[in-house]
Amino acid sequence: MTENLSILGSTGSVGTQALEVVDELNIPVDALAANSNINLLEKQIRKFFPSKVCVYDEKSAKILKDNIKDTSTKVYSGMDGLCDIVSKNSSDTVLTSISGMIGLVPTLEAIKAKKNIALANKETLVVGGEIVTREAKKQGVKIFPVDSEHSAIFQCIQGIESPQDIKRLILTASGGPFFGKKLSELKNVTVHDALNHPNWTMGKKITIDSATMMNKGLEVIEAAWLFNMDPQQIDVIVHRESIIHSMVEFKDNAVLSQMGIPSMKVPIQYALTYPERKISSSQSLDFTKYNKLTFYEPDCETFKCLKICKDAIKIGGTMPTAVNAANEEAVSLFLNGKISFLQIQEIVEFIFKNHKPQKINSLYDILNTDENIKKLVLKKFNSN
Ligand code: MN3
Repeated sequence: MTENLSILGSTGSVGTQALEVVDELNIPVDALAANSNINLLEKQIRKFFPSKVCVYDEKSAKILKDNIKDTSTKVYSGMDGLCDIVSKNSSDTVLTSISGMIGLVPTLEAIKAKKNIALANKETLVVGGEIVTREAKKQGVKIFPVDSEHSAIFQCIQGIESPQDIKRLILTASGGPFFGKKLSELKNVTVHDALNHPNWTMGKKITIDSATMMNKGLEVIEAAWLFNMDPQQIDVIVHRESIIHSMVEFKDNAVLSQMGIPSMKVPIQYALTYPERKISSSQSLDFTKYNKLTFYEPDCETFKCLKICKDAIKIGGTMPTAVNAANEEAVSLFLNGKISFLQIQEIVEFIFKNHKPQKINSLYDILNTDENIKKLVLKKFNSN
């Protein structure tokens, strides 16, 4: 059970829900970090009294410093500030809920400072799985999944004595707003259409990733690292209702699932209270309201990113980093109206086909690949 928490990304979707959980469970907060939403961060400071905060954007950090002069909270900024506040805090657990691979370096810093990680930033494991899991082992810290699918699997495998008993993991996918659509129907979809997720309210990046199904691809890679599984043993099934959050099949063909109304509060809370369970303000599941649950094979012909991610983790090295970088840049171009929806997966596929993967020897190899791929995507696709 977490006794003191720090949150990276406290003004985002997971961050704000985590603070609700923290409030309900009376867990003290020592450090918070946000990108630039200083109005919300100020409210959080005045409610939770963290000793330090970091605002990634330097300009906003200066404004906030001035606005909270009357408090004892210290304001840091930039990547250095992020690393400072994750290593020098009195928390036993750091919740990493910043979006994108930018979460990698501060997560590693937190692990080196012997903090347990409540991981909501999947890109950290996608690009740095090898380094992050090795460092966590070395420092003797735990990584608790916050991603709902991974939390479900984590809950299903509690008490399993032998990892060999697990036959496969079955990640459920909602299918996103474009489930059942074919390529020709996706040509003209707008940012607004893509942001309209049927079951979950989330940040923009992950909502677009859900629409392209890249999110599920990233989650396969995340699951492979978190549960030390061969990617061949990780299957994806589309489950439109998002009631089953994922499943584990054992070698005797018994399947365990974790279910509930879609709410991030449950996985966030379990990551913080593990191995205990606490009463939650989330909604109870009324089975009679769901007279059927549906399951479909994912359409990998239309949504190419899922298969690309599966292939990328099999290839390994810098390939997952390259594919992730291509996607991060492509999603940002799409959100800014520079490219079409289908171009996101075309860019991811282009990088997958052209990147020459290298072995990862250090953090530098990851950061370098990320930077080069993003530059390449910008140069090649930002024209139209
Ligand atoms: Mn998820």
